Amino acid sequence: RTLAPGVVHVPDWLSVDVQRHLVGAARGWAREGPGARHATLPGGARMSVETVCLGWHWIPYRYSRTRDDQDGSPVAAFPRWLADLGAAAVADAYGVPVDYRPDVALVNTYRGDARLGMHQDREERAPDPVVSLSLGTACVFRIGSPHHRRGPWHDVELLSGDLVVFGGEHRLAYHGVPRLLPGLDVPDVGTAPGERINITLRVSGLA
Ligand code: MD3
Ligand code: FE
Repeated sequence: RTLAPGVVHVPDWLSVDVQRHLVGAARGWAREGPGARHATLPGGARMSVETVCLGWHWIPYRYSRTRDDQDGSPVAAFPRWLADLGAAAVADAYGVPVDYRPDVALVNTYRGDARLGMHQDREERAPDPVVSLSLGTACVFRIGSPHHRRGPWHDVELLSGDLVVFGGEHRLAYHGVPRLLPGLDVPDVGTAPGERINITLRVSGLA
């Protein structure tokens, strides 16, 4: 289960019922206000992944309280039940009681050829781990080191219901999603054929 120091993969951590609940919640969040969007990188490239944010609005490479690259509306609230799920995730993955209070969720939807290039998550100001919950179509997840974007890395398949906690010395590791694996079986959790939803929970460290 330990992929690297501080990185713990727990396959099939979410029950099918909780997966369905998360997919339903994600559909609701994506319909609120201006909805999910393909973020635009500073160079002008549009991300192929669609993102909706809770708690804080993420724009490459900063957070704000308002949806500054959309209509400027306030970002949706981060629900208490999702923070509790995150605390249970970290405690289970690390096997110790923890005080984990995430205040940001990024909900990424992948369809077709959507992918996520190798990057670090550096916008958070707190050292706490990131919790990743995978729903729907499987993918190849790639993780390297904090020092080298071009590898070496290793690839792991993430399936619906999997939990990964990224902390410790790999909190700043380069990582990405090179491709979906639409050929693998998926439990019926409410995602469309070929669709993957990933929810990451984070501690912003911002006031
Ligand atoms: C490793 N999302 O939203 S989750 C992201 O599946 C992101 O949508 C991917 O990378 C996805 O930024 C991967 C796993 C993940 C998230 C944060 C990490 C892995 C990480 C932070 C540090 C190291
Ligand atoms: Fe990331």
